[in-house]
Amino acid sequence: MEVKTSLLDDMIGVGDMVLLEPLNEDSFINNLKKRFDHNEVYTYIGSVVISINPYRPLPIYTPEKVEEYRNRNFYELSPHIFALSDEAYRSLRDQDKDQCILITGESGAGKTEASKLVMSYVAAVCGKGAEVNQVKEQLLQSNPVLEAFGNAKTVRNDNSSRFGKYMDIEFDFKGDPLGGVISNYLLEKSRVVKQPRGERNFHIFYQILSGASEDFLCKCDTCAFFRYSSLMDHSTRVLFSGKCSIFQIIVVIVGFMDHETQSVFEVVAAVLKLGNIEFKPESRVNGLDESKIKDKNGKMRLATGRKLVSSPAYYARDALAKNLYSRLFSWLVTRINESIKGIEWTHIEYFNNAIICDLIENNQTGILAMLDEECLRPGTVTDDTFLEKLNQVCATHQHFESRMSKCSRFLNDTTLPHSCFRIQHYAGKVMYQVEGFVDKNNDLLYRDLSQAMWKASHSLIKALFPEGNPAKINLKRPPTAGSQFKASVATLMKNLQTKNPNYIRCIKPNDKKAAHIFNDALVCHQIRYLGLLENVRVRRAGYAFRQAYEPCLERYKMLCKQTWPHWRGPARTGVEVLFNELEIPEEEFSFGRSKIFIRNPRTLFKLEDLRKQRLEDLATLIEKIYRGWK
Ligand code: AD9
Ligand code: MG
Repeated sequence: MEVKTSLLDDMIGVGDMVLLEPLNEDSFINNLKKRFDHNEVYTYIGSVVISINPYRPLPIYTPEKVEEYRNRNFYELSPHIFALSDEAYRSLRDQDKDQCILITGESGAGKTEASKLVMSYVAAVCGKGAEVNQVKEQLLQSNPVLEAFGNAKTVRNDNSSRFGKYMDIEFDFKGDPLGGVISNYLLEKSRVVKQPRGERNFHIFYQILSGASEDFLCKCDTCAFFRYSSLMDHSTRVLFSGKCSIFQIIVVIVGFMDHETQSVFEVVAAVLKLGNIEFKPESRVNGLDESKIKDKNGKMRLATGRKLVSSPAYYARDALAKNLYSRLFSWLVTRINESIKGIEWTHIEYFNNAIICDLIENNQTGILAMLDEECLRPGTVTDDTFLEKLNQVCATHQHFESRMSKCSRFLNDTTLPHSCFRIQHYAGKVMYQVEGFVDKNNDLLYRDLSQAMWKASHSLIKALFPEGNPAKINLKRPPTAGSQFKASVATLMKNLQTKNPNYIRCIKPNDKKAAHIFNDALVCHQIRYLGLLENVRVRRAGYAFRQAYEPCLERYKMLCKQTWPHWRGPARTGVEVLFNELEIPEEEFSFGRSKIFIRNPRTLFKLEDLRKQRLEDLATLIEKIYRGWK
């Protein structure tokens, strides 16, 4: 392949890392930096899009840009997230191939913004009409609702998503959206009751306090100080004042009635108030009779299984607040799904045997299974007994590191505290502090509390705790947080395996959330753990484009007399005949078992151009014949 470096490339860097010469870590970073300095925040590695967070609004997402990228070949224009969106959308619409877009990167790198840009692009180019527009609007507007309840300010990102999100959008044969379904994964509910220093609770708490009407605040009896969101300072008020449109969005988009919206906000207010409970005999929360949940010593009465035990009241109070909030969140997602769903969703089989997944997920010896086992074991169970167990079972695993087991290779590693274990993930090593593991996995809400919630006079609160109904008492233990997460990730993986993947790799240029700063060391770290250099090497050595023989022949058979209109032999032979007739150089393609591999995108463009030309010729011919008839 001939590589031309133009003056422009020298100035602003090359748009596709596959064309970068020489290729090494320094040149890779330097290329990204040059482009970043020239407001080029997107760069390709073949069909993968690298996105660097500019931390400032750039004028590159306008309707004019949408038009520019619409229906163009991927490599035709300068790299852009719209090019990837267009490619994915058109493959879906024209070739009927399901697509998924995988967005990775660390906190604050721009994943959420990227997902919104993809969605807004697709919304702009797909069908119009009242019904379609309503679906689009609902899909787009689910974002602010979910962000209000699921995002929070952290030290790394002012709008950090504290839950995992996967959104499926279904299109009809014309490419119009029919509806969607959102899956949410493991909301960080501990944030409801405690936030790390310098961080905040979920946005909605502040939005309610600063945006709700006086009337509502009076009704909910909200006071100025809340232990759960103590960072409600002056700056927060300014930040959120005027942003109460969340109230309207919920009503208009999610289709809530006024009283339902009121109910939702009452639950949020109830959570806030729970945090202030100090267990004086006369205090009551929203129809919740406190005498039912505390004993005479001011401790919560808690029923676990058949035993009645006592635990400090604050623990039970916090467990209740976390449960109340996370159930409200899941309920909201369900309601949003009801409003955006057109069709039933099916999930398909998958497998994943990576060694690291085995260490975590194996049903007998995996870390999650052992955590579950520890949580179920009778007797004194602590985080330390869990760690001991891990040390016995995992000590010899090549990706597990701990100092405690006798045969440990890490006995003298002082960077690894005794209360921690380390896992060598693909992206790098991560140290896990076991404190709180057992507790968080159990995530127990004691039965008395569920029952008290079920008895509440507030109908939404009652609906959020169906297991509190004494008629439906179930002595089976609820699934642990770990097993719930494992199950939901398995379902997601099954789903993704059925789709054609598109990748966006987000990179954070600095730790200051600031524009114009490009920190080489920080970027280098991310490039390493995202494996981007390897990605370029694989692309260069290998073949950029692959397609099964049947659809390939179907698409291009019109370019060859022998294959048009019907090819009677095996598809693979048909493609051989086709490529031979078109005189495509042998080094440009390779025949796989079931797929053809094409090395250079330009070969693909050539095929596409020929096809387009042929279609136009055919159209002209048909028109001539038609005129002749007339
Ligand atoms: V987290 O893992 O949820 O904590 P994300 O989702 O990767 O993280 P997010 O998309 O929220 O990061 O981006 C962080 C901030 O960077 C945004 O709030 C914007 O202020 C800023 N950002 C990100 N992408 C862009 C962009 N394309 N243009 C302008 C951007 N600003
Ligand atoms: Mg995010």
